[in-house]
Amino acid sequence: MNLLHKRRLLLASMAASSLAATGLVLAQSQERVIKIVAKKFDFTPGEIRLKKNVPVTLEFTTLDVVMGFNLPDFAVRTDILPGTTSRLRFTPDKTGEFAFHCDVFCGSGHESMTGAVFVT
Ligand SMILES: [Cu+2]
Repeated sequence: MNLLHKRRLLLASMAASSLAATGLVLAQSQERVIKIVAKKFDFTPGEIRLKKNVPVTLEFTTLDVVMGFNLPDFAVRTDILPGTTSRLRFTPDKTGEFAFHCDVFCGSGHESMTGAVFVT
């Protein structure tokens, strides 16, 4: 193998690895992740805007006690436990405004722990 051939091989492998890295970045940027923080008696953000037929991952943490997130119109729910991150991945298949709420009793005020998903 002469020097020129070795150099071509090296360039080819560098090009391949940079293409792979680009593919990884594209795959990650297509996955939309929305972080939602729960605390008594509030979700932040309380309004979540999504696109129909675009998959989304909701990532939940809680600042205090055990909470729940329930979005019944899309049949998705999760517990949210202190010190952990809960994830819900789904694809909205209809447009409109859909209410979500905490479904784990977290104290007096729990009933006002609501928000809305807007799908366009
Ligand atoms: Cu609650």
